[in-house]
Amino acid sequence: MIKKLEEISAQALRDLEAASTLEALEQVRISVLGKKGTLSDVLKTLGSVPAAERPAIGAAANEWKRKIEAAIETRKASLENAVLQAQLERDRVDISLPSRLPHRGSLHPITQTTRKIIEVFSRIGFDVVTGPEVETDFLNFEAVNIPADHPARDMQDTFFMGPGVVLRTHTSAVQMRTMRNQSWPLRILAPGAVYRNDSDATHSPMFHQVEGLWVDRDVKMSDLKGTLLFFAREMFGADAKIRLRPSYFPFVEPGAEVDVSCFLCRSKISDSCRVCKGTGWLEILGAGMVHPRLFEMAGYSEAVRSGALTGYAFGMGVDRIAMLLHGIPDLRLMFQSDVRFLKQF
Ligand code: FA5
Repeated sequence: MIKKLEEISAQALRDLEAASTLEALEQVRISVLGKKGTLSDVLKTLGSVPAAERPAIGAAANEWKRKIEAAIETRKASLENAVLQAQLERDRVDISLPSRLPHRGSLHPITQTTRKIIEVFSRIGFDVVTGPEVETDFLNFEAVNIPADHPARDMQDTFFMGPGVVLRTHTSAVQMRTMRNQSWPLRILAPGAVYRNDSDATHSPMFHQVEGLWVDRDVKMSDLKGTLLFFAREMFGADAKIRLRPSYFPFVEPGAEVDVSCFLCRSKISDSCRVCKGTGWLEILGAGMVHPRLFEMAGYSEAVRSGALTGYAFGMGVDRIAMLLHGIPDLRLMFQSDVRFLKQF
C-alpha cells in the first residue's frame, strides 16, 4: 500500500508540474486530494490493512498529502505570478504619451483687473476696505452730499430695495461708512459691485468700481494727480499720460474726470484706433478733493476747523478698464458666463 501511495503521489507531483493553468492545477488537486481523489481512495481502504501496519501507512499518507499540498501552493504561486506578469505586459502604460490635462479654470477678467488695481495701490499704502451692496439711502446719497431733491440723483438710476434702502450706486458709499467708523488719517481703497438701472454695450446694471480715499492734513490736488499718474503708468504702461478735465461730482470740490492716453495708438490721433476712436484719450475715472460737507457728515468737523484737514477721492469703473486692457467690445460679454469668452483670460 505504501508503494501505491508513492506511485500516486509521484504521479500527482508530475501532473502538478505539468499543469500550465490555474484551472488545470485545480483539476489535479481534485483528482488526487478531492473526496473521490486517488489518494483519498487509497486511504479509504486503510480499514482492510492489518492494525499493526496502519500507523505507518497513515503517517506516510499524511506525509505525502502535505508534500502534494505544498507542491500545489508553490505551483499555484508561480502560475499566479505568470498570470500577473502577462497582464502587466498586456496593460503596459505608455508613459511617453502626453497626459490628458485637467480642466483648469481661470480668474474672471474683472477679478484679475480688480486685483491688479489693488496691488498697484497697496504698494503706495492704501488699505482695502469693503461695505455692503445693500446700502442705506443716507450713506449712498445724503451723506455724500446728494440730498433727495438734488439733480445729481438722476445721474445714477437707482434700484430701490425699500424705504430708505438702495442697491448702492457707487462705492463712494464706502468712503462715508469708513470715515464714520474710523478717525483720520485714512488711506483706503474700496473695491466692489455697484448697481444702476442702465444697460447697453458700455453700461451694465451690475458693474464694479474701486474707490480711493486719502484723508490727512495738507493733501493737495497735486497729490491726487501724482497718485493717479503712478496708477496709470503701472496699469497701462510706463509712457502713459493722464489729463484731468473739470467735472462735477457732488462729493468733491473741485472735481475732475480723468483720462489716460490711449495705450493702443499712443495718442497718435488717428480715426482708425479702435480703442480711443481717434480721440487719443480714454476716460477711466472720476476724482477730486473731498467736499468739506463730507467731513462734517463723517464727524470730522473739529479737525477741519482746527487745521488743514483735506483729502482726495477717486472712483473708477473696473469693467471699463478691463474692457480697455483686453479690447473687449461689449461689456455684456463679461456677464454671460460663456466659457469660450472666459477661456481667453
Ligand atoms: C461715480 O460713480 C463717482 N462715485 C466716482 C467718483 C468717486 C468721483 C470719487 C469723484 C470722487 P460715475 O458715475 O462717473 O462716478 O462712475 C464712475 C465710473 O464707473 C465711470 O467712469 C465708468 O467707468 C463706470 N460706470 C458708470 N456707470 C456704469 C455702468 N452702468 N456700467 C459699467 N460701468 C459704469
